[in-house]
Amino acid sequence: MEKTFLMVKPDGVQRNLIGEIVNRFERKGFQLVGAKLMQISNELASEHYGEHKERPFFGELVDFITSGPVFAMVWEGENVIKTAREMMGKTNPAEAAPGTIRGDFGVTVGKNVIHGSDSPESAEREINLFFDQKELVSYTKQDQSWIY
Ligand code: DAT
Ligand code: MG
Repeated sequence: MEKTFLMVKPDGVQRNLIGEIVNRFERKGFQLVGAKLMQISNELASEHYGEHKERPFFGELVDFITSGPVFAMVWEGENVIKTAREMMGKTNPAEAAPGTIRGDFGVTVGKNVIHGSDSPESAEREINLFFDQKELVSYTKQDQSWIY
């Protein structure tokens, strides 16, 4: 089954949105297979956001993502990578539709509450960057036969 990496950013943790965000993906029908509250180092932040290192906002981005704890998660489900991105909404909360996480809880692009992998390649890279294989749990949930 497809997996993606999702992370409640420091603003989402500080604003008590962990439960709200987990709840949305649970209610959708996706399955949580790994999660941890953690403090990101500068090194991990630079690697995670490596694709943006030449962008003018890179320093700000690394400072922000290391400014407090994040809630890192791995979720599983059919088309979870693309669907989770749709549930998150556009990068800039000002353009994100109401009903999406960023549309409902964010105001500025710098503090947009949640990260989610944008492709199968980035999902694999990011899951391996944040989690050891042994931190991921494989299990069958009883509701799955009512979803699939
Ligand atoms: P996404 O998080 O939707 O995948 P991205 O990968 O393009 O977006 O950018 C990563 C993060 O960088 C994004 O969540 C917020 C920040 N960011 C993007 N564009 C920005 C900009 N123009 N100014 C400030 N921060 C920006
Ligand atoms: Mg991105």
